Amino acid sequence: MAGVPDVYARGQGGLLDVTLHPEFDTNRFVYLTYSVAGDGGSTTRVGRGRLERDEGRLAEFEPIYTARPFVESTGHFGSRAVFDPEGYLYVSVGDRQFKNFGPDHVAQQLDNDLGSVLRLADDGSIPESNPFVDDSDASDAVFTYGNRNPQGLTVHPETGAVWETEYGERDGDEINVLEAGGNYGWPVADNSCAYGSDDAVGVPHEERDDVIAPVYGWPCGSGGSRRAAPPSTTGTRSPTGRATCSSPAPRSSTSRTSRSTAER
Ligand SMILES: [Ca+2]
Repeated sequence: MAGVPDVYARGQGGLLDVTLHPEFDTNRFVYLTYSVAGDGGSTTRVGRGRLERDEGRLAEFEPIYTARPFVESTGHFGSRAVFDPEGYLYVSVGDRQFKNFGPDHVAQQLDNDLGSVLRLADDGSIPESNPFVDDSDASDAVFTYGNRNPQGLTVHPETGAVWETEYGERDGDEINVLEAGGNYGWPVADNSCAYGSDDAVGVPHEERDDVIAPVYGWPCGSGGSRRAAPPSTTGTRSPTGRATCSSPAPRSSTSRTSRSTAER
């Protein structure tokens, strides 16, 4: 299709997501998230154009928001884009594989867009109601932070809440319900182990009262979301409301062994 932007197709990067404006039937706006190269490395960008179907092109395509900063990495770009029922656009951005697992990690710092879910108006501007617009040290686009590599976003059909999925390091995959300004823990509170080890990346979410625990997670040792059975068949909910999961039985098939251990 003509009119689609050039993308940084390297590693986990490339053309990442496509979504339609809630009023697409009348305005024909198509949104793309994609990775781009630039000064300092690469990052995740969202842009929009108008679909001219008969001509087979996206017309007037323009970037509307670029996650900052550009960094030297080819991984963890995110990205998904969804509109909520109020017409706000959510865009997920990964942590770009920074490995300094402490409070200085980009996902725990609010002065950047990495390791976050961003919330934008449909033209890419910042909604006045965003949680950190009054914090001069924070990126105004950030809606949630402490997200490792969020590659899933969807809107609950009844509640309108935005649900997010993110990959952990070794296991530690999560399903989260997003709340404005929420810190989802990565990497200071987390249920992953570091790749190639049994060493926890962070403390359990429950040990900190300033982070939001996943509604469902696959803790270290569970085999992660790719190997586990669906949550509905293994999940249990504790009296505190936190969902937990039991370790799934090992698969007899080895067909996914190589992928389940790949970094993602
Ligand atoms: Ca988390």
